[in-house]
Amino acid sequence: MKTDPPHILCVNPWIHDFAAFDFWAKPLGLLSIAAMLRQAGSRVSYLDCLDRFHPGEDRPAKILWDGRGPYGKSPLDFKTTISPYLPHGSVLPEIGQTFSRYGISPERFIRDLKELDRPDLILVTSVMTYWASGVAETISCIKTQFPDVPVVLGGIYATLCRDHALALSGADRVISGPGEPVIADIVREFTGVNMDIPMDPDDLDSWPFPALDLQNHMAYAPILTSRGCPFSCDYCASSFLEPGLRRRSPDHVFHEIQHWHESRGIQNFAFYDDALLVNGERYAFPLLEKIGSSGMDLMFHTPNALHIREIDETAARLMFRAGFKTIRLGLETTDFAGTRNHDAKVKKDEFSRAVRALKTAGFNRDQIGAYLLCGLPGQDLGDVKSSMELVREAGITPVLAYYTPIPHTPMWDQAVKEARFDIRLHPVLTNNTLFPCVESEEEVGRIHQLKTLL
Ligand code: B12
Repeated sequence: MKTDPPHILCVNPWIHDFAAFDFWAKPLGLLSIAAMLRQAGSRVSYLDCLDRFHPGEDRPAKILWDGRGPYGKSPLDFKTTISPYLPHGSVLPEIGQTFSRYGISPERFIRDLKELDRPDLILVTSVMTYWASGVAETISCIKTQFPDVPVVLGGIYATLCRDHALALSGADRVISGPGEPVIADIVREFTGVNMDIPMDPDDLDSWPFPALDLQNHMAYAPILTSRGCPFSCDYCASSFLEPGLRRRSPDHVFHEIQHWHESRGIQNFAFYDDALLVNGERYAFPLLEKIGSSGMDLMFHTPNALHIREIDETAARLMFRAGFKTIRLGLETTDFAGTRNHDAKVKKDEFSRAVRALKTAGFNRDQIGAYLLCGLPGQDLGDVKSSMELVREAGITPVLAYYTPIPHTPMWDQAVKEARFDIRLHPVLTNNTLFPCVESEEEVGRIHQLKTLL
């Protein structure tokens, strides 16, 4: 058994997509694993193909007031990019949209790889399933530089499309599910080093803060106060990705926020939680109380929707005082009585109560957006339009959330049946930009018209 600490390279791959923007998107899982490895003594390097602040890129990075901003981008030919990854004999449907690689240039990435000492192990993450070809391109670049270093792929695509990743990502090993409990075994297997990673999977307070500091620059920080979600909505993969709900203590989360603010001057924080306000009296409320009384000048965002029924006067007041600036509500539809209700069944009075509480607390129309699901199999677009009107009448802003079919969700089989093309051919065909489950091109045109009403 070797004893020298290994050198481990962590890589966040490119995005291949029809459109992409850094909406507070960071590979938090990979950076959490990186923090554990570092704490246990290994040397950790990090390459981020999505780095907006790469010192080698020519253009100065654009940063919006809230930390978000555009990625660099280079054009790709859709057919030649995806075709090598299709089952033998199958043909891609015609997609009349431009396809791009988002992030730093391949030349830049290869130069970064060349500048590194040879790692003992390379960990690659993956986020959206439909970015699969970006993962494969990243791994293929890594293999040109380090052909004999093992590459282990994990993350959301690796979990939800395991067979696809095994067959086509180019990784030597594909790990599905949370990485922290298995990382010591992976290091041992591939490097021969027995690392002591003391971690209690059930005590999130015993985990180090994610290694956000490995980034060249931080324009904002993602924050996760919990793992998992207590609900199982039929379009969502959360309960498959991480069964059960585990929470960090309010003190532990507060210290992390304080740490990034004091050590890196971070003002903008984006909560990644699936259930931030659930059981608020025990978790979110004490945290928000602490932040509100801390005197720190901070801004918070909830791009991943909040549960409407958890928003009462107390929650709204505490969020406003803590510095929440953009709030997103998981409304889905205002067809409250309808059969098609995918969340934990929001009722009309719960929606009105939440909006009233947020307005009374001081939030304005532009700060509160209600996500409405659009592009579901069999959906009547008239419902979407009337939901948009009702949301606007309630005094807040409708935000369309376009449906992405996801394997291992209850709605997947229906999506496969009703999609205009075979979405099983390649994950890119589930991309919501293509509206795969909308029955005709005319209906897609109607959605584009709805967008103009936003
Ligand atoms: C935060 C979040 C976002 C953030 C951005 C996240 C990001 N990094 O880009 C925001 C709010 C912007 C967002 C937006 C969207 N999201 Co989102 N999001 C999430 C959420 C809630 C959490 C992801 C996360 O960070 N988890 C926490 C970290 C710690 O976990 P992790 O990254 O998975 O890493 C762990 C493991 O995967 C593993 N691991 C990871 N890497 C590696 C590497 C190795 C080597 C190993 C061994 C292990 C390993 O270990 C890690 C630690 O445990 C998930 C749901 C969920 N519960 O996962 C949905 C989810 C990923 N989003 C989803 C969707 C649909 C969207 C949207 C399309 C929604 C919409 N309709 O507008 C948009 C699209 C964004 C885009 N750019 O295209 C879907 C996935 C869709 C898909 N096809 O893949 C999910 C699964 C939710 C769902 N509906 O089921 N999202």
